[in-house]
Amino acid sequence: MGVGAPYGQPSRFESEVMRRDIDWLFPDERASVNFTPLQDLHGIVTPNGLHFARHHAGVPDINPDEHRLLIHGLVQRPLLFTMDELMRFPSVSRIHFIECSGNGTLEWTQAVMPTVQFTHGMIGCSEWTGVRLSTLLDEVGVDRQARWILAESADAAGLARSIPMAKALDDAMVVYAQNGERIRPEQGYPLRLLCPGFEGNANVKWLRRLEVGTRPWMTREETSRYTDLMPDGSARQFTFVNEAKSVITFPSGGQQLRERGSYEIRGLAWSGRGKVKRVDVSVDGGNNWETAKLQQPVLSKCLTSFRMTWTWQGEPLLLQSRVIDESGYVQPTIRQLRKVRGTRSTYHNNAIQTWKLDVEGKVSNVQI
Ligand SMILES: Nc1nc2c(c(=O)[nH]1)N[C@H]1C(S)=C(S)[C@@H](COP(=O)(O)O)O[C@H]1N2
Ligand SMILES: [Mo]
Repeated sequence: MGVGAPYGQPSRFESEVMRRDIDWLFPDERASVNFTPLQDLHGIVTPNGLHFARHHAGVPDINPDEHRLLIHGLVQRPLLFTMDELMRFPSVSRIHFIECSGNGTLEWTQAVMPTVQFTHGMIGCSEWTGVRLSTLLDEVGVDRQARWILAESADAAGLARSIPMAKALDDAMVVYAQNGERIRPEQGYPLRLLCPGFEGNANVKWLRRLEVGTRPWMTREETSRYTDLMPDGSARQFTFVNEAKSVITFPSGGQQLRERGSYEIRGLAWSGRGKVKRVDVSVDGGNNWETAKLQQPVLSKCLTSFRMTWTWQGEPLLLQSRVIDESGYVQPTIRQLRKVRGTRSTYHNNAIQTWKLDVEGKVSNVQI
């Protein structure tokens, strides 16, 4: 690959920076998760080729010239849009994260996964470009009694989610570009729904149909899946918002400090409710906290980088970060979260992560 390669690639010395999967997670290879290598990334934007990918039924190969978006239901004028037509509407670009509500699912009862790639790597953050959903809804003319919208995909999963009308009219978008180029096939090429701050599953990829109605459709993804089984046996439904969460990416699980001395503790924080207000860092398992520096820009429903200079004197430590968002919400410990949620939850684990640094400088995943 020489100078002038038609599409550039990272240096060959960076070949270990890659998405990784867990081969025992799914019984069939059409269902998969490829995790973002958070330990190797810098800043808040995830490179397109490293954005985590969660597929329920593989990646369809869609010709954008043949793709259509239908908007119908409780509307004055049902319309069928081509990609060319969608791209003529006034566009907006926004930087937002997408986090799978299953991020951290294996960590509910004990520390399991060895690296931050697998404990927190079902998240990515991109500059998304597209059309506000409210713009398209104006075009079709939504009836007054409309309260929900069904978003349906064109992949073999036939994934469908009911989205509250308030979200559709607030900041939801129909996006066709990501970090300067058309979205990747893995991210829903040629068109995906973006519901900023809502659990990954609500961001329907390969979007082909929007139906306006009065009630949620109770699809598989909002009944049998993506509900939270509470300790009293009830299932909490429509837990859309990704609550505030943070994690230290350096030093993190699997890494090795070669010598004592000065380092920078680095990490990421985010909230589906808005902006990150503050991040605290502890090196003694949460007994003492110090406020970390936030890197600008701090954007709403977007990854925020934090850092703290720190000197390691060779002692064993327990490293943690804790985010507080602009709503005042404080990221809970895993013990606090389990008290409310029990241990049978699958989704929505936003607990504080603990990394243990031993006297040899080895970092591992622990729960305390
Ligand atoms: N059509 C379709 N949309 C989908 C999915 C899917 O499998 N098919 N996966 C969902 C889930 S569970 C998540 S977490 C996000 C992941 O988005 P990404 O693959 O772009 O990271 O897409 C969501 N949208
Ligand atoms: Mo997901």
